[in-house]
Amino acid sequence: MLHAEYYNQLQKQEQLITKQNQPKDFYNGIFTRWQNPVLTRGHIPLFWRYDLDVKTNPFFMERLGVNAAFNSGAIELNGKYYLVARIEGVDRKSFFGVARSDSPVEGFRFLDYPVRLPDTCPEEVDVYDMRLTQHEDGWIYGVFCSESKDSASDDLSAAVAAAGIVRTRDLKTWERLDNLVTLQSPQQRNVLLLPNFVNGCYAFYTRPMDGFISTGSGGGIGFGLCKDITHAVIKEETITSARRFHTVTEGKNGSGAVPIRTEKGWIHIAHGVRNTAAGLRYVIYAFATDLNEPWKVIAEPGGYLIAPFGEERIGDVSNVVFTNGAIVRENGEVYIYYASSDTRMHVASTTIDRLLDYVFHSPEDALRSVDCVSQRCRMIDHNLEILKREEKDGNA
Ligand code: M1P
Repeated sequence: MLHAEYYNQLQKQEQLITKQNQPKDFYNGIFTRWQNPVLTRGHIPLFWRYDLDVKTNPFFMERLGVNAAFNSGAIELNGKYYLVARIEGVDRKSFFGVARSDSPVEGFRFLDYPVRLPDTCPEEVDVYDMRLTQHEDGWIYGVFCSESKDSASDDLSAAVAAAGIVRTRDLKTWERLDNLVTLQSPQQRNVLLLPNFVNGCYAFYTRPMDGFISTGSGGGIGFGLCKDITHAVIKEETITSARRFHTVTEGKNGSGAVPIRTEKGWIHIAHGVRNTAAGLRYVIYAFATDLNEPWKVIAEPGGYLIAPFGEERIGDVSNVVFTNGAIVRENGEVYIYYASSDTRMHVASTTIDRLLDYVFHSPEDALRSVDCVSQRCRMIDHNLEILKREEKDGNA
């Protein structure tokens, strides 16, 4: 017989996991927000957190607590939807857990065990934020942040971030490859692999950084090629979406979901950061790169696509939305999985057609207030003409 509280907690968890999701009352024509988070710490199996043995855990006490489930890679495989979440224990260490559902917007359940990464990197202390790429070479790659202590610094919190690489075919067995080496950049976070070869090479989006928190001289999202994925070395990084003064990317930016291939170009859903009196504010923005030269930005709407909204604004690291996964269905539906405030996972849905329209037809950032006003006045002029005409035709 198990502890009575186990059945109580299990029932609550079932209610949480099976709760039907509905679109939120939020409109911008670009995407739909969904009401319920798709993953929270409440979704973590009880048997990952509690010792179920009444002899050794008579009070049914959480022995290995979980603080949050957020920043998830995403993939559709054999008709199922998978999120590979960053799960953060109460001990601050993150690890990966694979959650599966028949639906892209609800019902995600974790598989029985967290991901057991091969321990090939003795200095690695923490791992997080996996991007999943279904590559044309047949493998599913996971690229994630591998964090170690910076032993060259006297500062106890100084860390070094590198890009770890694993590959799998079933999301159950993972082969660890060498960490990515970028000769121009001492640190890397937010690295992802493009699904297609470029000039016969594996193509990575990188995020050159001088330090662990600040990107320093890193000018934005980088791009680089390597021949051998098992010992990946990028000799040269080219900046794609650049950081700019007084825009959503001023502080830093980084790749998000694996870019979506469309007939007009690769659509990127990334994150941009700016500093405020209340701390860093993370938003999600979008841009497109050329299909054949995917380092060349060909469209970049001004401002953000998704910003922290309502209760999303509050959490462990408040005022943050962050994505590292999206799923595109054959029918053109797109599900963008994003975390809020480093605490839980949400979903926003849209379509390829809407994303293309947004990315290619929304105005660029005009970069100066006076030019932003002109940009807006041009639209107002046009709109007022339309409204006048409609009024004249008796339609207004
Ligand atoms: O806390 C917000 C995010 O901070 C980091 O992102 P970046 O490298 O762009 O600063 C990441 O650690 C991410 O996990 C986290 O959500």
